[in-house]
Amino acid sequence: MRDPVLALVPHPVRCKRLGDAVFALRATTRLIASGPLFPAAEMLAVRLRQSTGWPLPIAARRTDEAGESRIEFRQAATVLPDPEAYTLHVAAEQITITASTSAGAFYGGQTLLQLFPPAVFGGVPRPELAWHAPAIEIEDAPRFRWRGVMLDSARHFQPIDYIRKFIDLLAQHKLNVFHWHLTDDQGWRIEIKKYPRLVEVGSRRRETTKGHGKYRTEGDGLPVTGYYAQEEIRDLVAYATQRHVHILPEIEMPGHAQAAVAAYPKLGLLPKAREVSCRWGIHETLFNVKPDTLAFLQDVLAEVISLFPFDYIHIGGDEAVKTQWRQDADTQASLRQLGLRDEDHLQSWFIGQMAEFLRRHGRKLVGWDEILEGGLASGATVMSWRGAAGGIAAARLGHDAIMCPYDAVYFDYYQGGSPSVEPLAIGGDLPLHKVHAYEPAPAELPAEHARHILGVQGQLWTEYIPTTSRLDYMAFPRIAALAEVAWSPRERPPFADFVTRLCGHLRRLDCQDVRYRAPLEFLHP
Ligand code: TNX
Repeated sequence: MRDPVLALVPHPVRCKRLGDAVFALRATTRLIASGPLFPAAEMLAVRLRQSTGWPLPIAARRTDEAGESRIEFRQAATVLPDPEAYTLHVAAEQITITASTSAGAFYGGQTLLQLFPPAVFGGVPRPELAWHAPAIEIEDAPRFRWRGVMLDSARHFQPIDYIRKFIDLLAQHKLNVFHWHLTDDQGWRIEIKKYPRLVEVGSRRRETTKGHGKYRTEGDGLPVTGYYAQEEIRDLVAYATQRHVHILPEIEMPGHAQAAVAAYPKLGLLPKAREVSCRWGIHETLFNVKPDTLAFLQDVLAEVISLFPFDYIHIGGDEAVKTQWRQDADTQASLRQLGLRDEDHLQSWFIGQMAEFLRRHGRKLVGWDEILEGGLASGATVMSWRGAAGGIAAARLGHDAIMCPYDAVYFDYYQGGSPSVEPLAIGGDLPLHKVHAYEPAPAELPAEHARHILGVQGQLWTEYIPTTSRLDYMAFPRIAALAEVAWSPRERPPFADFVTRLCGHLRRLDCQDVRYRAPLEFLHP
């Protein structure tokens, strides 16, 4: 087996061992950093202190004493071509991380952590270990600027501490967008001060389907509740920002609206609203298109904007079956009044209203690829989930797109062996090698359009992921493969090389109690 100290995941752009020398971290080692690079030094120091118990102070300047053991962050003399780029140089007495921005310095620090023993992720002092990093020279920069994972906290709720840990794990994998799916038919999970019933009513469902919803309709009788208070969200955003992770909140409309309509029936189309759903699958409940409903949703978005500083806000837009709009006389009257051809165009008009609202507040709209139907709102970014076609169409129209296709990056799908020996999942078949082999840049797009493909994102829908340990199992190590697709150059090392590095990488996850699925079929073929 290859030297486990070189288990770098994702693989960097260039990496060269410099003989057999090592840097030995000592109780007297100091970090050197100042200005914009200081926070990255602090993030690194916190982990090193936790795992060694040593003081490891940060000073603004080096002393030039002979034999001083130091980790120095240096501002790049010329601005590096990519703002997230860094170089990392490890020699016997000194480690140097060079970057133009705090993000680059942070990623240099993440790579350095992977050169130390995996216990560096353990969070408990192990001063007896040999805290060595091999002498090495690394040059690195991301391939894509959008490197995301979506987590569905609506179908099942995860405690905020878990979300924090999850964000930390994303940052370790050099992923930088946490897409947070906060509302759906089965639950509304974000506190909105102006409309308290959204969580009072919308965050509770009576029960959940037992087994797979496709074959059974019996409920388990166990209530599911939980929501994120605005205070918690503010803290989480600060935590993510320190780790260079942007949080993209998603508020679903006009479909996947049943929990919201259960809380405020006047937002819907039926005389008597349905309860927060206890079943999976596509629902007919939509928001109506009345001015009061649009104003309600914009009030919600205003609070969301005040909580999340990211440039983008996601408004869903997927799987809105139009039955209720078609059958409702008021909706049909609005459709005619607006001079629209059909319900698809009405959805497009609806999304356009939200895009305009977000634009006025300095934000950009993101939606699932159904927002292409009936015409794409100006400036909208598309998440292409039903294959690559939506992303390709958006890019050709001069819109940005993120590749999220279900056949390559849906981590709620089965991941190996036979479904009969795996824990219950929604379906599909997405083994690790398929994630690793995914190529997000569509071959058919010429460069002028290809630049609109911002990146790639994995999805964790949680209908069949009721616990956080199951979430770990579905997410890892597929997230490690995604990281390699999103960060490493197109000509990345082959899958067999990834698997070898993964052996060392899994020890890091062990140190953090991540309950991943051991990819035994690849480790011991
Ligand atoms: C489709 S992907 C959905 C979700 C489901 C998921 C299950 C998308 C935009 N919508 O509502 O949870 O499939 O894989």
